[in-house]
Amino acid sequence: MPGRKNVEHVRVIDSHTGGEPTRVVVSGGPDLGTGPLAERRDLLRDKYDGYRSAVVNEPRGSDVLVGAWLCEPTDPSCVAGVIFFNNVGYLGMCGHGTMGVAVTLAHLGRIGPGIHKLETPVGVVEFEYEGGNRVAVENVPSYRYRNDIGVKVPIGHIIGDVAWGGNWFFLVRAITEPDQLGEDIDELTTLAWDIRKALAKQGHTGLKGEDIDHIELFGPPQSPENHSRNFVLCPGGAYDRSPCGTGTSAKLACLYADGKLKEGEIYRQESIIGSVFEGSVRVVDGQIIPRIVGSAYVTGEALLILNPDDPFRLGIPR
Ligand code: PYC
Repeated sequence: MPGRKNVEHVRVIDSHTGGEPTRVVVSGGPDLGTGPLAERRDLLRDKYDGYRSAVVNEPRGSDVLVGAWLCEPTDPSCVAGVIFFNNVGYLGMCGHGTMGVAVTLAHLGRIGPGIHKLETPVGVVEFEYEGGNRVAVENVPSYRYRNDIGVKVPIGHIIGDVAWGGNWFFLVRAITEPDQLGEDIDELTTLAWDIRKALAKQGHTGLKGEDIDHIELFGPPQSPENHSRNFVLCPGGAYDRSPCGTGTSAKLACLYADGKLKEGEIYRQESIIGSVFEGSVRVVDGQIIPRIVGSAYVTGEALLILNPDDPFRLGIPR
């Protein structure tokens, strides 16, 4: 059969964390070598980006899917290395994705309940697998970089903070009608895109000039047990179904900076679909270390087939 010998297989395991999906690549794809994770991420991006698209984009995936490429760690104390990616590129860290990786490693029999480390391109993160579906992630140090940044969007003037939680976030503090976070996903998406474009136009960036590519809006929670409800727009235009682990970390860093959250206090962040992450912070050598707890469930296993005769073998690029 034409091209048959060049068919490639990529083995994946799917999960969701608070409704947000993660697809873990467990084997197949290019050899990324044994260098630092940031170098392997750059190699995947610069030389083999088609595999990222093949794994998460249509027709095999969708805009909301986050991929996690499992690698051998360079640090032997880590249970694995992981490179997170999405429909348009690569993520520094991913909180819901780390929980997805944790239950996937447990599903594969590679870990049991206990504390484990994972190497990412932005540093080592620790997670506690509690058994079953519960996972606590100790994220990278998080901080507020700028506060009270004003941006003009068609609906009015927005004030917010720029913070790092493993990705760059703009966290809206006040909008024209404070405390009103509607439920209309299209409206929320439009507002968040307008904010993202306005930030870029006004020259606001992360610490080293990075795009602020995650926008987070807040409103009152639906459940009185929770502290707030959020809507997070991800870089490729999809909204996070979970409360977003890195976004919740950025929020915790802002609350701590404002004196509204003490070390060890629990903050319950509800997502726009009602799933919840429980967050808290520790302060170590002046750095804020967020801990985010949530639940993830394995939903499927698959062997992706990349057939050289298929014009869309590398996905439909976004
Ligand atoms: O949970 O950190 C997260 C995340 C980032 C993008 C989507 N989810």
